[in-house]
Amino acid sequence: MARVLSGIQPTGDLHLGNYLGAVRHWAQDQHEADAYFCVVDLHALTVPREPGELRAKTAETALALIAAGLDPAVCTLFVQSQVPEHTQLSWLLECVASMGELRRMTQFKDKAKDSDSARVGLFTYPVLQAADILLYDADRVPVGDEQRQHIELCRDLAIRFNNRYGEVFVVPEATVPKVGARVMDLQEPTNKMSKSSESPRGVILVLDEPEVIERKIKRAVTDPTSQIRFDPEHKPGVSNLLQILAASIGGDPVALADDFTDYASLKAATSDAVIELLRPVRERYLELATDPKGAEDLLTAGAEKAQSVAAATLARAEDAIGLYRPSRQNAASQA
Ligand code: AQP
Repeated sequence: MARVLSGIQPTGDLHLGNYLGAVRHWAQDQHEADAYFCVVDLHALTVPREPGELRAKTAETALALIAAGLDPAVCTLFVQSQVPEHTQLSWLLECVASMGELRRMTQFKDKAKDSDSARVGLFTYPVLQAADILLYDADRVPVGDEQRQHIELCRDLAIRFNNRYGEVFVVPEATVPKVGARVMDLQEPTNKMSKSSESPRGVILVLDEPEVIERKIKRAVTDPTSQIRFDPEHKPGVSNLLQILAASIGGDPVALADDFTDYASLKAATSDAVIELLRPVRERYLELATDPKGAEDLLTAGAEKAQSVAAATLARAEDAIGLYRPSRQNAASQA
């Protein structure tokens, strides 16, 4: 059975982009693969965070994932920092990664903005992400479009390590959905919808109430010509609405454009579709939130299961790279 791994940062509230680009597919993947999903709290430390808020958002994100369909009885759901092997393997991989390849990462360039005060963790973040993936021998990594470059780096590191030290890692592939892989901000449709957006009106949260979703979509930026066609370069706002509608109902954004003659009807159809898509997630979240202890126990069990896999991979990497582990190495030579 193929192994799948992906993660999400607890840097804010789950939004429609996270859901359409990633989480919804994870809920399907768990039934078709041996699936591991984690809340990557260590990645959230690359920019300053208030400790209480980080802890709370980690728990809320896990709860939102369960509400969105991840079933801890079917997949392995855990919090990254509860499995210390992630940071241990990350160091080994940092020692095969180069400054040049990390400097080329567009997310680092966008977020660091050449500032000397950018944290070192922001620079090495993609290496920790590679460790997250390689620890679980993942064949596939289901992600949104902007993560492609990081998965490419992960592949490069795995191949380089294997070439230098022997076959230790499975080389994974990114799987990116055809529609909904880059949901854009409703107010600034040339930017991707993001948890840390400065325009909350441009971001639809998975837990937004129906009236809020309707209002945000009604006020979404379009353009002065009322022509409806899927053309992300020249009509980013309208194309984004068509993409959201298509991803929500399982259609094709180019074909859907022919169904509408004005922006008002496109917006009404999009908001109806998104409200119906997210309604069950919101209802389930409100139910789950009444018993946060339940989720805590599920995450502890998830971390234990994840660690048993992660520890075996880390041991393979440590042995291959030449770290001193006499008890393990003696046992292996006697076997
Ligand atoms: N706008 C998006 N459209 C489609 N997919 C998206 N993803 C994120 N934004 C979009 C996908 O969601 C998964 C988890 O995201 P993440 O939290 O690890 O990634 P992120 O890029 O850091 O998300 P944000 O919301 O943009 O957070 P901030 O603002 O903190 O940087 C990933 O598979 C991602 O591709």
